[in-house]
Amino acid sequence: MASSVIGSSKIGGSGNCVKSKSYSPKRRICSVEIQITAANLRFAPAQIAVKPGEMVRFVVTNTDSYLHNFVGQDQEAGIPSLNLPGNTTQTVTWTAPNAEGTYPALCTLHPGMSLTITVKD
Ligand SMILES: [Cu+2]
Repeated sequence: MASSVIGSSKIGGSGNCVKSKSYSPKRRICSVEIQITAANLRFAPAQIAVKPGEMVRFVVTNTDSYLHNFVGQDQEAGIPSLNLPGNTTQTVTWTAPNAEGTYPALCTLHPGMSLTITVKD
């Protein structure tokens, strides 16, 4: 998939942090792409760490043949939900909250299928 550009930051790669000159001069804008695999009723990795305010692009691949989903547990964190039909890859973008904390996400269809997103500077 071609990468898109938001402001002057780059989407893709891992841990791009750029200082925007025209868009938001005083704010460091970071973006990161995180690959997640749903396989055998588990998310891998099960632990993810991002920076406060970071733009995160989740690329979630379901290698199982059946449906999973990806649902954030903390409404305030605003993690978008995804439906993941079998053998598909879905992408969603999320801006991490500015507050440090731990934000669980899970597949509501399969108990124990969860991952933890830690926001920490
Ligand atoms: Cu599932």
